[in-house]
Amino acid sequence: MSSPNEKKVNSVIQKNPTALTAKAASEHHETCKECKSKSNLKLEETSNTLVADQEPFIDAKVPAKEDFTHPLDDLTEREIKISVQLIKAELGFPRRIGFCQIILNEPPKETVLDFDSGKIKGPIHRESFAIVLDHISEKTYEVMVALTPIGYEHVVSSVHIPGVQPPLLSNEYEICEDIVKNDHRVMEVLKKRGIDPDHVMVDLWIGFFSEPKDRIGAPLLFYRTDDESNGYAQPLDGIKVLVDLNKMRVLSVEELFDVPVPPHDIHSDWQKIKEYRKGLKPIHVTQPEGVSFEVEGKKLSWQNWSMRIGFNKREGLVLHTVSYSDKGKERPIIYRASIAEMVVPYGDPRHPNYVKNAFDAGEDGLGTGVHSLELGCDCLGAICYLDVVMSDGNGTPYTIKNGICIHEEDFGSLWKHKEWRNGVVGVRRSRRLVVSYFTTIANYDYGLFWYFYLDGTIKFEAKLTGIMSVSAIKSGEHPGGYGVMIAPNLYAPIHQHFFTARLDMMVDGFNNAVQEINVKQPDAHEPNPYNSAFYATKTTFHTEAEAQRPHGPSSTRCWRVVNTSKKNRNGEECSWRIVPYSSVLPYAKHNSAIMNKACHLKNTVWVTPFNPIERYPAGNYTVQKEIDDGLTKWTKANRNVYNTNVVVWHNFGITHITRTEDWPVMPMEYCGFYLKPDNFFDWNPSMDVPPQPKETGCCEIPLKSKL
Ligand SMILES: [Cu+2]
Repeated sequence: MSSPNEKKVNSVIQKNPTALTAKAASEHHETCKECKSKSNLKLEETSNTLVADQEPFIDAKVPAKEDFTHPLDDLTEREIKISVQLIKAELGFPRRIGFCQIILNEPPKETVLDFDSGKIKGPIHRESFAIVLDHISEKTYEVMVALTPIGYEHVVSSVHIPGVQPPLLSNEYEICEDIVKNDHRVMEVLKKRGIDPDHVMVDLWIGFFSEPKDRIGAPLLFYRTDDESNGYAQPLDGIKVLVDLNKMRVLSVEELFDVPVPPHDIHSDWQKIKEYRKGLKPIHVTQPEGVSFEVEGKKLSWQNWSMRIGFNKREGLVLHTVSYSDKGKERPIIYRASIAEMVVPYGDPRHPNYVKNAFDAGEDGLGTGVHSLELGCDCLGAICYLDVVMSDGNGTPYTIKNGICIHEEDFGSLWKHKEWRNGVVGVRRSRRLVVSYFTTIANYDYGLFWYFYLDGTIKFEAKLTGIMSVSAIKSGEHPGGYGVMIAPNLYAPIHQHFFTARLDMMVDGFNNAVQEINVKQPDAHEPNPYNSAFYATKTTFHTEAEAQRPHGPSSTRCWRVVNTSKKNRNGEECSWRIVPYSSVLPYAKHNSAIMNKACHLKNTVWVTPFNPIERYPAGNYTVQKEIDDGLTKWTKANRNVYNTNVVVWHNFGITHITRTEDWPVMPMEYCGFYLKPDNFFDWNPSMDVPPQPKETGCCEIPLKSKL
């Protein structure tokens, strides 16, 4: 991807190669005849099976009702519509094009910070960034559209990106199913196995079957007894189908082995379970005086914390300008935080498991399947929801109501001490602010939660649930260590889930360094009079090569992002500590196909100097990816990472050794990491939390008398 903010254009079509400031843009558009003529473009009919029906042309001169209020506000539906219309009309693309992504081209940090500090008060220059797939020429384009001033929107640049495949289009799932179910070779295999094609469901997967010049899908087939049965429980295994998604045809069908369809199992049909356990009394969470947080536009404030909330198709939830007000002084911590990739490699070498290896962010988009959350079911208590604006494969915008949930949770005790000499007890309740969303990616579901605590702790937690991707097995056989039997003729293969957090840090400013902490015993030449000594070592990274580090649970390894010019009252350098609690490394060998694609998983932590075009750890295009890209490529330059604007990339996840109890719908499994203030404050910042009033509606339950 050539940008977010990059204006260097290797342009096929290049209209405005120069980045414009808001003022300059305004002046330019006022006088530019070309811009004025564009504002009245009449669009040609471009719809066909892949392109949405012609939308009525939006009179761009009509002021937007849903105008943005901040440079980082996500695109509005109106801005997406205008972008799509301009791209379709102006670039002369053929009839079959798909919009893989249309997001805000985030403005430079300086613009955002100047806006926040009040230095910029005038109009904000807005741009959208789209990834467009031309199915006919099989080319991928990155297109930038200027959205301001309103009425003078126009395409700024369009760049052909050779040798890549863009992320999946949401409608390619349906197209793939149609193609597969209309292929006579697939039908023959189904007929041979006695499968009624009307009961077959198809999930599109991407593997590594060809060079990036082809857009190849490797769909998996399932049998579904009826609309409420669990289709994932009846995989039609042993059938290898390859589909060309651009040419819309099945390339090949191979029956690798014949394995019976697992029998329909009532215990797998989670939708049909209607007999519920008894005895669960209601728990009501009430906040009679209202909530303690404020949401103004997309700005969220709570108990000294403040941040901006964003959302996009690839990364899902994005947090910007996270800061903490310390004794009235606003202290920045993170400029931008997101989950930039999610990869699931499978350990089972049997087809199709060895090729599954999903890139849930780079292929599907973590935000694509965002849920519309419901009060009481998803979220308990006093909830503030934010809607999410998305766009489909045709570029048609839509709004997911209640996509992001914001609320407070009681979290037990914050701190406590009993002065045993006089009996005085000090205790404070902990609570946390939760910013979260849920997303579905085919069979799996993920909750992605950011937590903020009163003591300055930040926690990210991924909650893994949904339906495991499982395989059929013949009667009398067992997958051994590669899986566990979960139902008759059905096993769940072992796999791993890897998340990558991209943390663009800003600890008391942009000049930061990163250190690694390891706890060790003294060396032989060091004093250790009682053989009991241990201490923490601190290693400062100066280059990208030094900062490629695996996890180290045996030395309590953690990392800290330091502002070397800021010290607390005790003379300690102010920093923010990254504390892993579920780090895993991949078991796949480094020369495997999956590790060729997911080479960013070779380390637990990477540090790079900030570069706006370095957004995704495995590279911008992961579909059919075969080249060295992303972190492994960028860090070959071995750039300086000391006292500069650093980005920390942290890989974490779980090795999912599957269990019977994970079936049919998996109870939440958790993984994540903490960010904790590390000498950032002068003392425990939560000492000023007031005691909880006694009259909180709590009551004591009398014990039952003895029988
Ligand atoms: Cu799993």
